[in-house]
Amino acid sequence: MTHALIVIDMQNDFCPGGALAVTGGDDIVDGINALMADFQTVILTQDWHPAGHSSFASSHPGAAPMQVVDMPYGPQVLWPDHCIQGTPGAAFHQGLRTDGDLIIRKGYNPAIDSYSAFFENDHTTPTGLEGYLRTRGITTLTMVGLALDFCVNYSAVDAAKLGFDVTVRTLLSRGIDMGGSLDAALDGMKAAGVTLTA
Ligand code: VGL
Ligand code: ZN
Repeated sequence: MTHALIVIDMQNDFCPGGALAVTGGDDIVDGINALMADFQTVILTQDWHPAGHSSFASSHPGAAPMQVVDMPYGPQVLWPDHCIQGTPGAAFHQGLRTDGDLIIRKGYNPAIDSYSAFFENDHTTPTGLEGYLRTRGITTLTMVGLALDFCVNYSAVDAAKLGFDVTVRTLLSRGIDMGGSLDAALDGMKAAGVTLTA
């Protein structure tokens, strides 16, 4: 009852054929569905950007995807347009079980990206997930999904900082792995006290 599974951003745009495809992103769908059966509480997250979002390279004249720019809240990677609210790319992978207890959307603020399921990229604006978990008495979290080096990483580190007991199942997650981001994420999660298991 105190342990929840959080399934991060298992959306078409992060799967092969999508706008920001993560290699093998769809390979983990069946394993995640099977894992859901072991949890009484399942929460799914959805990256949910308005068109023209400030994290899109297309919103910055002359910029290219994967370039890093300075935003008022710090450095921000610019991405291809992805997970635009209501589009097929923002929908969950069609094979994913979506009968969880809560779907939390993030990245809807046009001016701030939100990798973490807990805070926007200013590390201050909450999504409300912490309150949901605390009021339900949930203390322990298992995380899976996409992408291991961005949204899973940021969510796991924030959860650990908030005092939750966090495990990331690395074989039920896949990374974007740009410029060493995967190794840095694994080191950062370990340093934050996140348990990494297969
Ligand atoms: C993600 C980049 C941009 C993720 C979301 O889900 O990891 N990465 N938006
Ligand atoms: Zn995004």
